[in-house]
Amino acid sequence: MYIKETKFRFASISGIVVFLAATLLACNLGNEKNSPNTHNMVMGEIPEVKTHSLPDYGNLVEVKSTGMNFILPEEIPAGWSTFRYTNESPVTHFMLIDKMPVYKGEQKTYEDFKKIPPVFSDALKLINAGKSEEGFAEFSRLPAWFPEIIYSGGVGMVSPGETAQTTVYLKPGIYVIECYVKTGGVFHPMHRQLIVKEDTTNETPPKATVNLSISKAEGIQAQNDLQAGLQTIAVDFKDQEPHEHFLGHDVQLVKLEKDQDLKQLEAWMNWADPKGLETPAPARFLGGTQEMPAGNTAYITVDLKPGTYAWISEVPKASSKNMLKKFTVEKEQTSTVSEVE
Ligand SMILES: [Cu+2]
Repeated sequence: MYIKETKFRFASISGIVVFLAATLLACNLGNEKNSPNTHNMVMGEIPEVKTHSLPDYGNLVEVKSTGMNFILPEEIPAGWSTFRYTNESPVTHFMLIDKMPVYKGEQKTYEDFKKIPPVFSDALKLINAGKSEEGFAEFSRLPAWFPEIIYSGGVGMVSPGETAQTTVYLKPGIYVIECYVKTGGVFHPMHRQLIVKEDTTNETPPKATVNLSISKAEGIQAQNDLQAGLQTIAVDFKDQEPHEHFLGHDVQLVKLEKDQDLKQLEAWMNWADPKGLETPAPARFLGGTQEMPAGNTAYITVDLKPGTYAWISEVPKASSKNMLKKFTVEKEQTSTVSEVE
């Protein structure tokens, strides 16, 4: 098993610039109308952390956020790694694993990565201040290697106080762990370097109890019913292509409340929506897997309690793409998977 690096490519940096310009203009107009009171919403309580004793596979990597940070080892061995991510902060986060590319024979580093987030935050600041043209011009600063980053999975959205686990295969290289949830109208940003060293001891993939797949063609497909208890869910990325917001698809696990507004949740999953990915999150997130190139599999390990849940992808209009699937976990019973209209 290995990370297949065939991935979609952005048509061009200029394409991104045009798209982002249009999107950010829309966001800006939306913000003026809605003016979200983000500052009060941001200051949540430090959560009580639920402890889990889930089995892990390959190399176990404990990751923690206590604020806008990632606490994890600086180096890990290559092969299968289980990322056990505990969110001890008051804000929902995820951890996306970016493999830094070799571009024109040169290995890009964490120092190179650090040039990316300021481009986005500077652009947003200018646009929010009404200087749209100057803001859009900022995106021309994105380096030519930016579209070559390989998104290699990672733990999906994790609500405050929750712990989630995802197992992925990583080849040796220079990686960056990042989260771009928004707080106060801007992407956090949160990032940390992770070095993956040569190793041959973690070559056995986890054994799945349930199989899911995701593709642009068929959306999220569950091959088995989900039952209460410990589950290791294999998520096969059958394809991977950019959606309207220029990102690929991933799979997030959400615990639904009785009165959960699915339309609101769906809108929140799209960063290009004015309120998308803004703190606080409108639902309880229990992890999942961040996006991977076609042909890869991520394994989500979770102790499922009886209740109502959904799988949802971080894309625009998830339900119309069959990427919002509601399901019920019964006590010792077979679950039912239904599509959301
Ligand atoms: Cu975050």
